[in-house]
Amino acid sequence: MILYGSSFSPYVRKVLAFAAEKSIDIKLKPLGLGSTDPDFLAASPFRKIPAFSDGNFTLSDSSAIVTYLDATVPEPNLMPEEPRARARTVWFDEFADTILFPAVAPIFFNRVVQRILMKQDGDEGAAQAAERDALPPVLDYLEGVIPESLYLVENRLTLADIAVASVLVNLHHVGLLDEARHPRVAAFAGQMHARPSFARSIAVERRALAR
Ligand SMILES: N[C@@H](CCC(=O)N[C@@H](CS)C(=O)NCC(=O)O)C(=O)O
Repeated sequence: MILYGSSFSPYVRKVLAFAAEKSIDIKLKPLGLGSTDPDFLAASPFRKIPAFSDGNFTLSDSSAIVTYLDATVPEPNLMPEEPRARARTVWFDEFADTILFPAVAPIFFNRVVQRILMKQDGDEGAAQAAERDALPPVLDYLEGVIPESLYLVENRLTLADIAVASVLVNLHHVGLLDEARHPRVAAFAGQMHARPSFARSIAVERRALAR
């Protein structure tokens, strides 16, 4: 199995962590946005990362890919069977992809991707606007729904935790996980990011950012 992309993308990191939790051997073929790698283009019709292949089967979209991985390797179960728990898991995956990610992306893109990785001027105004306006209500929501167990669904690890924690890595990279303002979010992120499934890619990313 091959995953095309960069672990700096929360969507790619989500798939890598999900695969690692299931001990699925998936090779990362590192590439960035705008890649013209023919295998990547064949697997990702809209040129988004991640893309995926398993032999001649290709797929893009992190949620589609983890659904395939979950069906292929059912244990340990990361997508609950009980109807409400399953639906809540899908909700948190969707929340991470379409609400949390857009709030974090302008900050991460301008301060890390542009400034540190591409050595260009980032749009600091856009980063500050997202930090001030878009991010706080989203983190306030998360602060209110993380249970004492620090697992979002069924008090055990599921895709919900992996998807949300994956976006929070980008917030961690920009130093915006504020323990005083959002203690539950910070504790949740700390617990999740310490798991080997995240710790490995975070360490690789930290080294790349320190270069
Ligand atoms: N829903 C997709 C989103 C993938 C996505 O938007 N990836 C970004 C990188 S973080 C991308 O490829 N952007 C390039 C583009 O939209 O053209 C998923 O879950 O994989």
